[in-house]
Amino acid sequence: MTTAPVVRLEKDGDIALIIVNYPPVNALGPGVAEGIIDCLNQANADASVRAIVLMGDGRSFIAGADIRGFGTGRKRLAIGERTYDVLDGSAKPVVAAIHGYALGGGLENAMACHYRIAVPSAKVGLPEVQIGILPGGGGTQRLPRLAGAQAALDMITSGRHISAAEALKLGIIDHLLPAGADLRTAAITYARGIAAARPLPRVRDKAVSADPGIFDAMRKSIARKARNQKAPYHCIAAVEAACTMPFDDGVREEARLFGELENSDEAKALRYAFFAEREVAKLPDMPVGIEAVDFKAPAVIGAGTMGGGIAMAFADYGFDVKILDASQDALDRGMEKIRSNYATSVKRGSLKQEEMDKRLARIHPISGYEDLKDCDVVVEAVFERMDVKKPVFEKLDEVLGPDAFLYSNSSALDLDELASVTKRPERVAGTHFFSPANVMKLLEVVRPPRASFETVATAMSLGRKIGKISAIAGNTDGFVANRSRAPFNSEMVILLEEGCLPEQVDKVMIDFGYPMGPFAVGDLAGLDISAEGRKRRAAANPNYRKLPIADHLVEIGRLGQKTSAGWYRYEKGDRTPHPDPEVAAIIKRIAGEMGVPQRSFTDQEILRRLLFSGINEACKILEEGKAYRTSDVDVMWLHGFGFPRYRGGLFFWADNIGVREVYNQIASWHQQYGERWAPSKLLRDLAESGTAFKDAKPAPFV
Ligand code: 3H9
Repeated sequence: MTTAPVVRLEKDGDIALIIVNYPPVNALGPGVAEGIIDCLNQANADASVRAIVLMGDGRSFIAGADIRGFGTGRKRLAIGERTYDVLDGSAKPVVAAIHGYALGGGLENAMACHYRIAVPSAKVGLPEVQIGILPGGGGTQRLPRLAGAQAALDMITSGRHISAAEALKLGIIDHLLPAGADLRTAAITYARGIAAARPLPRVRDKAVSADPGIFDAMRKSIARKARNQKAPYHCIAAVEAACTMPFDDGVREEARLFGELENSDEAKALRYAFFAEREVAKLPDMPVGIEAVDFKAPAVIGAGTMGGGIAMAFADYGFDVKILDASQDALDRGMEKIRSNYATSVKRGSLKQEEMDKRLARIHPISGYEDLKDCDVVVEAVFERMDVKKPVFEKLDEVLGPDAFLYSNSSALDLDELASVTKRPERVAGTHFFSPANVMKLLEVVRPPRASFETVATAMSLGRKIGKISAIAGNTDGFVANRSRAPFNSEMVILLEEGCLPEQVDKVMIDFGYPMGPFAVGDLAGLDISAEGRKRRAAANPNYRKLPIADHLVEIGRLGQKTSAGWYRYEKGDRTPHPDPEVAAIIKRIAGEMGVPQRSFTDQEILRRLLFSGINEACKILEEGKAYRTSDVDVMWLHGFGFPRYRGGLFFWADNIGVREVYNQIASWHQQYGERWAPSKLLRDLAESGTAFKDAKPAPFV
């Protein structure tokens, strides 16, 4: 069998086409750069060629350097010999013809060409910062020369993808092809049009300057988001070099800064997160040939906070969605809340009024179950109680067509029990959204034992279609995300009993990289919400570890931000948490009544108490076969709970500490605190065999 070359040269009369063919996205994998250079040399040597087109086969131009090659010591071409350095040295004009994605090294190659054209659906960007590095193929030097220093700073420090239309406006591309144009034909025509143009325009020759103040202003503006990270600051330094140094010196400075980042802890963690987010979509035991069903008519049952958010998520991604509640009154209130959520976005400037109107018009309130009969996918988001959900599922089963899928947004209930009230348990599964459902990226797809693979695959693709990262979980109380997080929620309050204060714990977690501390998050969500969950668990389990301090705050009406008092106190109309001496006194009094000795804690002890508790529980989940991979848990913590991405994820972070050290600490807390710290068997086995978490083999999924 012969394999297709990763780059090939074709000819159409006097135009040569260099075509990259490295599926699925034309990353610059082994041999691609060499192939481009080889084809470029051949085209220049061929007297019948007047101009050259660089393009990609399949779904993209070039998605960037091969991320799998970073940190491996893979040999790269030296500065001066790279595609980025030689394309614009071509004696014959080179046109980059862009479709799909031109990202990172892809856009850098395009900018090293003499001309750039694109189809309207193309996206371009320099997303390197998102994997902890900077554009190292001349991107930090060429983009400011094309788009101006400020626009380049914005794009490079955010890593955002921009549309072809915006790229045209910014001067990044020269020509936007009409919708529906055939790229190859249009590129050949364009290349003929510029074949005789001389001198050849080179981005490197363009002048660039900037008000020196913009760099420090940018450093200031990213300070909060970029804390503990190096890459965003190196990106700024490289753009600054573009504005203060000659081009070739700037390229060398860019390479120097790139070299400092490639093997940094943050780059390793972010690369891991990138691949974990792609791995999570795969079900290793899925039989070949099972496909997700392409649903057309979704509906949501329940117009409360979650139901409304889920309906918005559908509408935001272009789906018409029906929404039903038990009473007209509840439905009206739900629709009003949806309207006011959208209006807030319009007020903040993140949504245009016209777009809000379009989205709202896609959400269709309905008055009864009969209106659902044509729906093929229904997400139930009614009150979190089995006796409330069961009649809803019975009714849905009755009115919906036999092929429709029934998904529950339950965050903890037994979905097999719920499925058993229907005649289609194989078409029932969980789609657990995180609040606010239209914002949070994680969708936990819960697979009860009787759900078919088609049902699960459809739920996974549903998530993807509405902008979520879908991760699969087994049917266990709290599923994977909340169950692995629950011990953290208890431990943070137990720390108070032992002498910590909420503000101290929150500071440790913010310093670690969380956007907010867990106590402040509790105040935002409402302390009554978690109190409900504790009541349910205490009723089900006589050994449940009660949290008297948290319960007491709810009893005295300190419910969080909504009552201007919770773990913190709040000024009217302001969400800033202020440490409250009254809370400190309550903690001291209750701890005294409980007879818990008070002591001080180091930051590391606080951090580990919280995160190791999650690791131990997640190991139990894996050993029970309720999750596929440690990396799936990491994705859930990243996108469900705000775990700092540049630390990779819970298990990635723990692997850096070492599985043995994690186990030893947990075993010692088991001695000290009792059963809640009983180490998982999987954790013990890993520690004894010296196997990293990333290589853990969970039990087969059940
Ligand atoms: C760079 O360019 C550095 C330069 O400055 C030069 C320095 C000297 N490498 O996401 P998908 C795989 S840094 C390797 O599901 P989509 C991906 O793992 C790079 N593999 O598709 C998956 O594999 P599998 C800058 C890559 O349509 C498959 O392709 N560029 C790469 O949802 C499909 O991916 C970036 O950061 C890669 N670069 O989204 C862009 N890209 O099937 C990173 C993808 O085995 N890529 N794969 O799971 C993306 O953002 C998205 O993949 C993209 C397509 C938007 C392109």
